[in-house]
Amino acid sequence: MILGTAGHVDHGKTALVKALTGVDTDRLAEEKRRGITIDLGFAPLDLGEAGVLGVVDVPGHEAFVRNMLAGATGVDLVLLVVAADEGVMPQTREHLAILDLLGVRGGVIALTKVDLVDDDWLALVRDDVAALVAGTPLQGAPMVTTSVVSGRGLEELRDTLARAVRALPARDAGDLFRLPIDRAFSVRGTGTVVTGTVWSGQLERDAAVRILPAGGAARVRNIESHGASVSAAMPGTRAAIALAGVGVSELGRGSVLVSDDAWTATSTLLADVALLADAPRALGPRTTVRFHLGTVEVGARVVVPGGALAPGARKHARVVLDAPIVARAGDRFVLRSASPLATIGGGMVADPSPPQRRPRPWSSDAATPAQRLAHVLEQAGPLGVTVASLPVRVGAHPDQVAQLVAAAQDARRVGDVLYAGAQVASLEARFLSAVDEHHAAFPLDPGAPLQSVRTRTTTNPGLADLIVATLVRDEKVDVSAGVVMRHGWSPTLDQHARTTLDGIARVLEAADREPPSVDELAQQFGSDALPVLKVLERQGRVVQVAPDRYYAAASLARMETELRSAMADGQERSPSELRDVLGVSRKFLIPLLEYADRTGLTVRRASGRVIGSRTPTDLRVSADGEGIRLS
Ligand SMILES: Nc1nc2c(ncn2[C@@H]2O[C@H](COP(=O)(O)OP(=O)(O)OP(=O)(O)O)[C@@H](O)[C@H]2O)c(=O)[nH]1
Ligand SMILES: [Mg+2]
Repeated sequence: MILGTAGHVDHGKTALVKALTGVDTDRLAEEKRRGITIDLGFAPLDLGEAGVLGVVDVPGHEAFVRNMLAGATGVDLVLLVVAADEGVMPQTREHLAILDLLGVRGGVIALTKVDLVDDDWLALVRDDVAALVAGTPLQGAPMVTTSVVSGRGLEELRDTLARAVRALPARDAGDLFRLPIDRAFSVRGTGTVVTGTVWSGQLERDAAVRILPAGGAARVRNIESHGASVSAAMPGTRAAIALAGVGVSELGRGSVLVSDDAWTATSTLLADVALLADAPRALGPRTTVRFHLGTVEVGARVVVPGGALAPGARKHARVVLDAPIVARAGDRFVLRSASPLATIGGGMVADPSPPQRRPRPWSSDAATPAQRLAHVLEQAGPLGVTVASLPVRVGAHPDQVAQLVAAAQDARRVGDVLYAGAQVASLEARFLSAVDEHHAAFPLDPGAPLQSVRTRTTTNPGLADLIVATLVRDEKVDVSAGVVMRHGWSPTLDQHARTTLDGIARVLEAADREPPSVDELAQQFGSDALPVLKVLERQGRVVQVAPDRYYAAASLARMETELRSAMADGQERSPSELRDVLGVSRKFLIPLLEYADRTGLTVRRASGRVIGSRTPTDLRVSADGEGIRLS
């Protein structure tokens, strides 16, 4: 667990940490000389059975609030320090506002320097502080009076902290590992070392890690916690991690150490943003503010629908960052203005990496992972979102994501990609209307080419597969031989087509063994001739023998019978003998013989043909009387 200090400059934070831990966290020469804390200090606080707390001591001076922010983020518990002689001061208020914005869940209040005041004064300060924290996460927090000079209250403070620690929920080691770096330096003999608070997950020695936003890769060489070598960095602890494969110049405060691929750097995020009621002015879309998340600080603009964000207001916004950072849904951040230098607001990340095209802020709640999942799916549109990215996108433990995905009624999954149900439904509608359009435009066609309907619907093959499979299952369409048709569709023949169909059928039947070619039929019957031939073919009434020639099925069957009886002796027959059998001219004979070879009726030998092994064609009039089917 991590304990962070907070409070106005000179109120005794560092002295109290030293009295509790024995460690003087003011290590810089300038800190010693000026007697104030400038940068973060770290010390372990052994609370016996309650475990070892990692203490982060922050500066109180108004010039170093940015350092305080880097330390206050990711703490489990806060120790708010108010000097009894001075009482509530500006950075007491500002730090408290920051803790509130960061969502710190609880803490303990220390009234320090009680050796300098009398009891009446102390009672007044106590009331002031109680009034100050009302309505904040520290409302009702235990208040302990201390003095590092007399030693008063120090044991009580330890006990109070131990009780507060026991009340905290443990952080989950199974979550994705993330450590916002607060220091990076080089140690002779060890190489590059980074330190920070493990926000979530755990990291083992020898693990492969990435440093974001730069993206460099490294290997964990060694891990220390509170000065001792450990096999794994655990969530909610301070860790010093020695890295192989990366130089100290590539790192620094604001970089983030991660191990899972789901983490990405982002320059735009969607968020819930609140402006403090005492912010000096409304926040317009072109105003650059300082954005603090984890240990990073970047310039940012906050774009809310309908103009500016007024003091005291909370809205869904798009946050455009000057430089990429690492963020997870649910992360808290703080906004500060450059002039006047002040904390003006903050918020919570709703979507850390919305789609590239200008994402629109959400209009409804984004407080829970389930709500965020619904929004993320909606934003993703036809591209969908990978399930692997969701622990970061919606800010949930991977196990919880698996449950959310399984429970998401209105989502459809293809492999690792998840789509909004409504999105898939609208693509299904698009698919069906493409099929309908084809049927309307080509009423004699059996259906539309499946591939072209697929590509008209979506360029995503996995999604197209899902849509086809669903529509077939739901008996909306049928697919056969690369053609898709509405379920139960049969080509519709209008009066003209029906007349053409009857005419062509009659002509082919009458022409018997020497039927006209397709071109000749088109000259006689018009452009419907070919589609009508296709309909007749599907009905089994005609058979395509050559590319440009169809035969009446009955004629073909008669010829087959004649060939079989003429060739029953198994002897080879020359083409001219077969011509005499069939009684057709040479022009018709060759395509007919090729057709017979192709279908296995005959087999070609060196100087002639023999009858093949194919079973005789069974000719039957179909039940509906529509025509003759070959079966
Ligand atoms: N009399 C008295 N003096 C104290 C006590 N605690 C701290 N001081 C003194 O107050 C001064 C400031 O103490 P620090 O601990 O450095 O204060 P701080 O809150 O860490 O200050 P910053 O980190 O700069 O914000 C020092 O001179 C301390 O010796 C106390 O309990 N009694
Ligand atoms: Mg200090």
